[in-house]
Amino acid sequence: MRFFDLESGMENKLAEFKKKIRALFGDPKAQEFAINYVLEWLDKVKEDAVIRIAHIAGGERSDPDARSSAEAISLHLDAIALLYVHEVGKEVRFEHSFFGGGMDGPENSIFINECKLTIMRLDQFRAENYQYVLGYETSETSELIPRFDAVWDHHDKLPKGKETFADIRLELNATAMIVFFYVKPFLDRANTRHRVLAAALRYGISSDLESSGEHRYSPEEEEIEKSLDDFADHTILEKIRSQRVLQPDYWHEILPQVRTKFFGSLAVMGVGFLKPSQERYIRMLVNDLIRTHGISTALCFGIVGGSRIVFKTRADDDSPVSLRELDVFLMGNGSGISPKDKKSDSRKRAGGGIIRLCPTFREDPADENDSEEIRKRKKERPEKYYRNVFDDIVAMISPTLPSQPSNQ
Ligand SMILES: [Mn+2]
Repeated sequence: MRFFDLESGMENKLAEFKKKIRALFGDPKAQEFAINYVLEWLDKVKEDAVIRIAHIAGGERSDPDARSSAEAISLHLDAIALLYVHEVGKEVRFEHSFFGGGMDGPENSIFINECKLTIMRLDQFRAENYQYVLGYETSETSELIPRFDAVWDHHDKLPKGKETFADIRLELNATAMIVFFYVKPFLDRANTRHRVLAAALRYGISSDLESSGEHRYSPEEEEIEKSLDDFADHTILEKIRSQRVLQPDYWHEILPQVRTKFFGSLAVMGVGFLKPSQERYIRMLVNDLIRTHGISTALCFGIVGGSRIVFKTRADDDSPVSLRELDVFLMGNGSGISPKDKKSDSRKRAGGGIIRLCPTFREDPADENDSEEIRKRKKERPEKYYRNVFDDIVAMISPTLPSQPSNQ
């Protein structure tokens, strides 16, 4: 005689359901996550439970790739929960909260609005309010967040020992490309949410490729893009792109602080202090520099928000400098250079990174009681600091250059 008929009935239903889910995903990682994690989470809770999920998308800076990826995983969770309720008969659902960098820059706030996404600042995140914490591009947040239950990334930065599930694919150029495999079986052209999601992922991918300067796709990446284009709501994409406003006078805003130095065909440009919303100027300027006649290697950097030096590097076919070596040289080993880059055969054409500044630099606010002299010195300090950083970077680079006469 069996005492647990009801439960064994449930067991059978679950086994059946697992089979269905397994058949749904061609991608092994997506299958592993769905069966070993999502199903477990659903199965562990009581009837009528709400499972609260925190999605941590990127760090302090806006990252459409990470934010759109979080949206895709939330759809993956919801779709499986819906099937679970239908097949197994237990009412459960997920509730999602999204955290990450504010979407600075007009283009990114248009992205958030048009795709109807929400995002809360990282400092509003409280771990105790969530059953599970999922991370997308966690290099900046791995120290801040107590634990991740799952992470997705296309960089090799892993929050060591914290996550139980990790899907890191260095061969793909965006996280949005990785998570595409998690939603692929569910995508339905007639569903508005799905068409908006596909547009968001599509935008996430292009914004990442653009900021890295990388424009070559592998056949697999081309395939993913084609599928997304198929589903995406293109009116949204066009709206985002057409409203993409670059302040035409951005150059004048920063011109007084720009310093440029030429070493033969190498150009080094310092753009001084930038607000976080101006960070993209660095990318725009380095792209302009590399297109300048006679320049085959370009480095452009700025001090953003007073807390980090952001630099971008570019090289063309004639460059005698290896950008890979230059990036490692500037940031040191293991700071954002992925093994993919280290062993790649193709020449790297775009690089860059971030050097964090010591926090005390930020803490020296002007005081009413300061004498005129002190006030003047406090105002001068950042200026001087920037000049020193520029000279340091130039001094760091000079010995790495192949000997060639400087023309300026
Ligand atoms: Mn990315």
